[in-house]
Amino acid sequence: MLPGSTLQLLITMVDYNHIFSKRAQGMKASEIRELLKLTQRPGIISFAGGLPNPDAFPKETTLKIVNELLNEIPEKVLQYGSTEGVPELRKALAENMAKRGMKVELNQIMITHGSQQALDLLSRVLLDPGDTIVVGSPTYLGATGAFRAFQARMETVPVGEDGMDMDALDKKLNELDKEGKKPKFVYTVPTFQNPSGVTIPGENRKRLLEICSKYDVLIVEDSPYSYLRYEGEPQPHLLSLDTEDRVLRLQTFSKILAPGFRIAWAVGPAQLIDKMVIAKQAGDLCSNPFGQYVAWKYIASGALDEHLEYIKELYNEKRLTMLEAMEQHFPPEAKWNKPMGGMFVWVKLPEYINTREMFEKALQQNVAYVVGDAFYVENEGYNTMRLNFSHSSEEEIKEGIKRLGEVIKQEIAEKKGKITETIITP
Ligand code: PMP
Ligand code: G9A
Repeated sequence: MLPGSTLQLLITMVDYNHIFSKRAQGMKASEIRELLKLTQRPGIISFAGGLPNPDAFPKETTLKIVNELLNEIPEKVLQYGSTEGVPELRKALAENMAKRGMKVELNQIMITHGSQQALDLLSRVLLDPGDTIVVGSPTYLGATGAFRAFQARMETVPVGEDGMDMDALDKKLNELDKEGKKPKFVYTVPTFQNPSGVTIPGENRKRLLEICSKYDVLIVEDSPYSYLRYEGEPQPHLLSLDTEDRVLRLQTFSKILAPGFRIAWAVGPAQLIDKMVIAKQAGDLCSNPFGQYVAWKYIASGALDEHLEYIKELYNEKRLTMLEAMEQHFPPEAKWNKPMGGMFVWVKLPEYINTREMFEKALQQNVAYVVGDAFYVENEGYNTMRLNFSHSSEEEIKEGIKRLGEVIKQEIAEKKGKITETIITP
């Protein structure tokens, strides 16, 4: 009989690194998802996740709707649903979108388990390993995570004050064309972008469609924030400008109702939607009918429109509170934009500051943000960070920004000191 410790030595553990698929080897954990665990620690003021405000969840209305559904149509809400999504919701969505200038047929709409699933499904049906796609720099990291999982080669185009730079996009597609590389799609969050909060103006939207038409490239319009506008004129949705079946638009109830339902919708060319439905059959059969019927009732009863008005007011207040607190507590070296909608403010610090290095110090002060470089495909953005203003209370925003301002000031003083030291001491 061998003693326990000797027995342990003889056992060889399985080395999964040799077993994982090439696809899995390229996967990377999402910084936002990892941060979510950390920022759930009590006492932390988190400007990290793009989460709705918990006080804004419409509990009473949801309770009423759930009661009605269980009394009226339990046989539907508790049953499996079709993969495309429950017909009542798809019809209500088509009608609702028509009011917003987007004319869509029922066979162009499918329900997904959050827009994140749509990002996975479209990758599944469009991408072979090594296929080229074009994304903004910076861009939503959940999307690049999904594309990376399908071994896409991501080409980047700068995103500035007016969103994706159209001259740069034209140039990029031209270069790729000359190299004989045809991108499968351009991925964009055109309205109140995640992470930078910027919006593509109307003229540039038309140009985006023209450019993509010239090079025959699809467009993925990921738009979770377009209904959350606090100032300025609405810009036309890319889907409503599309005359060539080139745009796939993603929308979600996560930011306008509650992410807990995990209900979103993808709208676009029927051929593409059909294929994504088949991919979804293999993935999860259908999105949860219960949540879909709740979402349907929200639209049909008019409660969603009411709720939207309410959260727009709430988030606008929070946005203004954050911007005012930043004016008060951030040093002049910090620069940021004033987003007209959505959930995020994007901050740029001097080049000698690394927000990833600074993150630990912020955590020690119980305040968190998302490190900006996570939103870049290439090694860029080390001096940037994303701040969410929708989740925290106004008091937390004021206190958190004050703490963060101190952390930034200290970091600048320390790093500036080091630079001066190296200059003085050769
Ligand atoms: N796209 C963008 C741009 C997002 O910001 C998010 C959520 N942060 C998603 C997709 C995914 O949202 P969900 O899966 O909750 O619908
Ligand atoms: O919790 C998530 O992953 C959704 C939020 C996304 C974001 O912070 O951009």
